[in-house]
Amino acid sequence: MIAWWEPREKPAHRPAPRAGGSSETSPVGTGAASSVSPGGEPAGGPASRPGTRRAGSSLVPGVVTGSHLDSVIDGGAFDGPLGVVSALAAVDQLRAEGFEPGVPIGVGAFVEEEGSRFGMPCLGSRVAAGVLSAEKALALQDRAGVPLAAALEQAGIDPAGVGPSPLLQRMGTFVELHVEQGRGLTAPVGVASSIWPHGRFRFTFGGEANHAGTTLMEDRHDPMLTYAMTALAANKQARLAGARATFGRVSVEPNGTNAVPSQVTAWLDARAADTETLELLLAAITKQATERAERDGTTLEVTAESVSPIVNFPTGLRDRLVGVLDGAPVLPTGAGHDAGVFSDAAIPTAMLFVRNPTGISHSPAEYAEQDDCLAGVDALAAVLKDLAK
Ligand code: HGY
Ligand code: MN
Ligand code: MN
Ligand code: MN
Repeated sequence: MIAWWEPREKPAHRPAPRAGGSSETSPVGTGAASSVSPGGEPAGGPASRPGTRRAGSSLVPGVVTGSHLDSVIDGGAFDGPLGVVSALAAVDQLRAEGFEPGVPIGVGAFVEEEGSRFGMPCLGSRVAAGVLSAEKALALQDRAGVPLAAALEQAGIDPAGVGPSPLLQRMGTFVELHVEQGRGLTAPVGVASSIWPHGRFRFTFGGEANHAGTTLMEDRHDPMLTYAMTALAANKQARLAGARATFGRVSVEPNGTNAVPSQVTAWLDARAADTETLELLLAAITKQATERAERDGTTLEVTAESVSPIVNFPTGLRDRLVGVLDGAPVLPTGAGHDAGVFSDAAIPTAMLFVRNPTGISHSPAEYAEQDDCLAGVDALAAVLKDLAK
């Protein structure tokens, strides 16, 4: 979903937006056919700065700001929504002071950024940006085996509308404000330098279902054991590599108390400061899991569900924000973001972080002080004013 604040003087070649600004509803990247080719490669060549028309498009790209509205299960109150609310508040602030944008300013809210239901991080922005095909997205299933297509229909949304959004044609620059997810910030607001590479891998451990009471320990082929030892190996390898590895979304079949399970499925979330370290980490974990499976007489299958390369935000744009914000601190993040998707789609992208005194995220303990949130709105308003003047 993107709502637009259109400049008052509209160049003759652009269709006049509907009264009150135009808005495209794009629940999961739906929207009219756009210049993005069906394969998802954004047409029209490299992203342009706000205000210069993208080849093949009659729309003047503007500046888009926003974030996601979904959350992890039992997450905090700031991760995602702070970016959407701050975008709306920053636009309100600019309008109240009488600022007249020279290019459109868009406020966006994206779905399923956490991938909590369908397992694919940044699902909505990936489809909207055309970097994940509608076909692949609609086939993704939740834990109950419900495909995205069916979930959309149940919600009254026509899956046929899912696909690249005109969003790409109008997104000259994207700026995402987000609560800090860590303890790096010494000032209320910081600017992101990069997003760590991030991979999600499904580990399927196969074993032999059997009786929990009559099967001797030496006769078992228990996938739970192989999984447990793999989780310990992942922890050790991540520490050795200075990386991060977390197993989640674990399912056990049949999940009884008196039967040795036949299968355990667990998703590994792995992150590292560079792609090579991430690849080495996965190889080390997979090697130890394979060795353990041989010992246990179990099987192992590893499939990559999603892998995102490092995102280095354009230094020119990053430094421009630091300048506007009188020398705000610059820091990397190990968290994935919609901003990373748009950066991968060759859109000039930047991020602002609002200080989190607890440093905790993906938990109800996630927090940001009111004053720091207000400083974040001021910073975003100043950045939008600079980019859309
Ligand atoms: O999981 C992440 O890195 C982000 O918070 N979605
Ligand atoms: Mn998150
Ligand atoms: Mn987030
Ligand atoms: Mn984000």
